Amino acid sequence: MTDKRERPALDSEEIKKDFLILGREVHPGRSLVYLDSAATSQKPEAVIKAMDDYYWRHNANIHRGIHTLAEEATALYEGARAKLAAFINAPQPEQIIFTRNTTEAINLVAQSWARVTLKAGDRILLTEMEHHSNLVPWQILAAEHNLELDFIPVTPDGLLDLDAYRVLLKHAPKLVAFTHMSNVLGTINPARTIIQLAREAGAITLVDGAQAVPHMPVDLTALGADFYAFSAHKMCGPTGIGVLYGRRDLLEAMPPYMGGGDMIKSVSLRSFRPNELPHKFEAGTPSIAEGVGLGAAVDYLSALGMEAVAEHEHQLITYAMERLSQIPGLRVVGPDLAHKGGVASFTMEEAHPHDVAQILDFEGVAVRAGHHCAQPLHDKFNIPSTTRASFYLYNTPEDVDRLVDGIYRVKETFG
Ligand code: 7TS
Repeated sequence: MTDKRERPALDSEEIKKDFLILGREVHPGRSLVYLDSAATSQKPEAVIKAMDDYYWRHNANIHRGIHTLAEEATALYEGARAKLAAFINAPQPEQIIFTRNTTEAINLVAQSWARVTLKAGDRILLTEMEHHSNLVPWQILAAEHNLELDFIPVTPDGLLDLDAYRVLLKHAPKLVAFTHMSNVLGTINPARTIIQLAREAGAITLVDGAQAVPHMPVDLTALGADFYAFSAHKMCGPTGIGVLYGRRDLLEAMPPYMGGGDMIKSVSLRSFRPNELPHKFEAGTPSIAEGVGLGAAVDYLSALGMEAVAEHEHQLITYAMERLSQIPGLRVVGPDLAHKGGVASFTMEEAHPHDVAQILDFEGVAVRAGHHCAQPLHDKFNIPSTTRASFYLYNTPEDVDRLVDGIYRVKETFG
């Protein structure tokens, strides 16, 4: 048998050179090992250059001017939308709504589709592994409109309990909203099955793809989700821009989320006619440079190939789990490797997660500690917090070794 580590899916040593920040020292003699990509990824030179170039050469407001710069800026921004549609295999670019981030995309569905569609007593089915972004918008709406929230339980090994899901579907939820991949457990949920079952039960589906689109091929036509949300900043793109994909007939029927410029066709003193998709949902001057940067990020990821990115992260998490499992007193939460993306959240007997993260930082290793905006999930596992190492296309097996060395330093300090 060939050892997979002999045939890396990506040349991450080469890739690292595209990310200037990964070459810096964070403490004297301590070069940076960045293992916090689940929070936000680093940005390659091509993305930063595309945004620079936009400001240096093309900056103008879009969709309104007839001068050359305005036309160029509009073409760049709308070009990014078309690239994204192709990247996630959305049937039409108009189904790509630019938002600020995943959080805003989910709030848009809650405040537009759900607010006018759901009635008192209607049920929304979520899961116990959601990020607060896919919990709190529904809690706010449920309190205002007397909706009921149900939750697909998480099993002790970090998977969604699909038998319990089938039972919960018998209560006829109007919406099933779930994360494609957990930002804490790394669990890659069987999105296609969950969506199919929801559809058979007559429910609309919303998928939080914040941790999926950056890390694996996502085909929205094959998946069949009604709504799908993600953020640019976790997929090599800039902060300040995210995406809501929606089924066209649903988006057409939904009222605008925010009112203002660009989202209207015509306005009189007492009324307005909303604009066509996607502009109906993009009130005000959008994040134009960020859209251009996101387009460049899509080009960057497409050139590497998302299959290769996913395979690379699988190789890294496989190696990381092998090394971490040999450390006494360390426990990684989440499922086995067959269901896990590149995220390892762990507890240590000797030390609190914040102390672990602090000592790792002294060693140059950037990880996150806390509840990672998934407090109910930590409550379920009866742990207040974890230390999380998350991997991306620029990480190498040597980065895993630096993490493990750092953890042994923690043990020396607290042991
Ligand atoms: N959903 C999931 C699954 C996430 O991991 C995150 C961010 C969000 C939604 C929200 O994304 P935003 O771009 O709107 O903020 N997750 C994390 C994290 O794990 N650490 O920092 C942010």
